[in-house]
Amino acid sequence: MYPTRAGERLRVVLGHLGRPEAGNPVAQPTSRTVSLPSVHPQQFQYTLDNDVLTFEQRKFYEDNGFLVIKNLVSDADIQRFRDEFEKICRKEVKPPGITIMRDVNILKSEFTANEKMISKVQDFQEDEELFRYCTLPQILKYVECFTGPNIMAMHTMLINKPPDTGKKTSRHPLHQDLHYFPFRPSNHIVAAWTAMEHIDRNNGCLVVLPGTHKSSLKPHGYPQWEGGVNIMFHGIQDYKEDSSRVHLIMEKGDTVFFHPLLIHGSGRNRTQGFRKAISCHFASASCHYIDVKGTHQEGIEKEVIKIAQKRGLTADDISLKDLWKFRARLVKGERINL
Ligand SMILES: O=C(O)CCC(=O)C(=O)O
Repeated sequence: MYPTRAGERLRVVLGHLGRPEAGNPVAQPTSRTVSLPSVHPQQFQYTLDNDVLTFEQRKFYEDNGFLVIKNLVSDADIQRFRDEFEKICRKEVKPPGITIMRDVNILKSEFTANEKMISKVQDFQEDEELFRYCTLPQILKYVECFTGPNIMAMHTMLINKPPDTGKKTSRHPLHQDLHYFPFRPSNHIVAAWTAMEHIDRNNGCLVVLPGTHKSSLKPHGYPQWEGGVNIMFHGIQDYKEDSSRVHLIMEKGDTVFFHPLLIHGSGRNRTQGFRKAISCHFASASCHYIDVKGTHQEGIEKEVIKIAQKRGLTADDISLKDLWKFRARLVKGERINL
């Protein structure tokens, strides 16, 4: 299902001849004739020229909009993220700017400072321990293939998908992450999402619709679910029900990189465990903010500002862009526009 190292083998075969990459014609040998596998120079649109991805991995992302890299984050790092998450849940640390979310079916009255009550922490850019995830060299090495060398961490999350109560609210509806972002171009934005344990359909793995990163941004809204929907869990209103889906079964430390237009979501957690994943959306520092007024994103701007005001924001002339600018943090190179 995922790219193999065949592209790597190809590169070894062609090692002295130059890399068989986009627009790089393969140099011809001068002293002897070798038969080359047929490699056609190709225009790549979603990945940058780089020495990290094999030809096959690059092609896979171009075609599908996602790429899984096995075993990228160590057990030791994942344990550190778990420990910090638990401290945040127990209110032993209170990073500025962090957003703590509960499942819609956990009533306010039940709330105690306990990791079982928290479904997600978001915006952990000021928590140095969790933010280490966004600076791990092995993550940034791949991110750079999509963003280029100047990299901003834009959006951070640790998702603690709770056991479903029977109301199916642990599902995350199918959506495109770009719906939430007032910056472009989309091809220079990428998500990294790392499994913090074995994740499969039983505990609610990610599900992706391959190739949908080639489509446009679709209108989103709250799905009409009987059991309720979590705040900000917008879903796509119209998509082809018969589109092919891939369920990403991942082991602890495996990381999927995906395009912000890729339609994805996650299923119900049918286990009694809390399914954990840590994630960051990165963007090229050369991306620029857009004004979302008059677009499909106008509604999300209003909702996000309303939430920020409820949490104490007093400025009245604020835009979605201002809120993003505030949380964006440079992780590599130079801060340019974002
Ligand atoms: O981790 C999950 O369950 C889905 C996360 C996701 O797609 C999101 O928060 O945008």
